[in-house]
Amino acid sequence: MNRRRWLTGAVATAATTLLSACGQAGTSLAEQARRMGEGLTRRTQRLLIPRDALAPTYSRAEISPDFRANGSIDPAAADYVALKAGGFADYRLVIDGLVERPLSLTLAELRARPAQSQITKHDCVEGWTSIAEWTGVRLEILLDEAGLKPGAKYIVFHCFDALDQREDGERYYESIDLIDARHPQTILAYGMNGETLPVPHGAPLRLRVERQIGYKHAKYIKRIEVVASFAGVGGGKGGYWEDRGYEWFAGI
Ligand SMILES: Nc1nc2c(c(=O)[nH]1)N[C@H]1C(S)=C(S)[C@@H](COP(=O)(O)O)O[C@H]1N2
Ligand SMILES: [Mo]
Repeated sequence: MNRRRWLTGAVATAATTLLSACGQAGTSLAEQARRMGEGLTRRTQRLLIPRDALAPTYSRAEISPDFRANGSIDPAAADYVALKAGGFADYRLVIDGLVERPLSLTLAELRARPAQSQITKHDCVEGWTSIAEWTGVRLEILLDEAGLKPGAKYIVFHCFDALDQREDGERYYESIDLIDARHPQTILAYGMNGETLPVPHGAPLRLRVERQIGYKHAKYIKRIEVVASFAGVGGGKGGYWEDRGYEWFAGI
């Protein structure tokens, strides 16, 4: 087999494992293969870009008028529904695990910390992109407040939503390493396009990790856990979609 045929075959095989990417069914195998091809280009590209480089930013005029909401858009879990009913007044972001000082912060407390805004492009593995302005607090600020213990290696984001909307369904989660966690554009966003973060986009708090692809950007964050290894979390692959075949490192 020549290299091109081998590549096409490999891409098609990989694509079949990715049917219903990001929870959207019905995409043709050819389309899935095309996207996997894009993924190969991206992987080559990212080998050449330093991890701490900034993601491109855009002007207000470039903000997408209709930023798509994807994956969970209105979690049905009872704890989330109760918090939402109260306007998230009782919401607490918990940061625990391998930290010296576990934190439990209200939204007001998060807003009282230095705020950062950035206009960036979101890039979903399904092949669409949208631009928005995100406002929040740098993750690094909170990690430094909590104080990482020796051995801390990954940051795990536990979310409120289960994609099947069942109370006992597996809840979304994601994880990143300390390079992405400390990246200057990595924020916990509570604002989008100058407004309070809307429910479809992850209210009350979501991750923006701008050098990574869409599924890494955990929405509906309930708890942040600092770990030495994510082998014992969920299915052990570091994220809801990673447990279903996606790559853990999805740098762009
Ligand atoms: N908690 C949670 N986070 C999530 C998802 C999800 O279903 N649940 N979907 C992911 C995917 S695949 C994408 S592309 C983005 C979509 O973010 P958006 O709804 O703001 O477009 O959120 C990511 N984070
Ligand atoms: Mo996505």
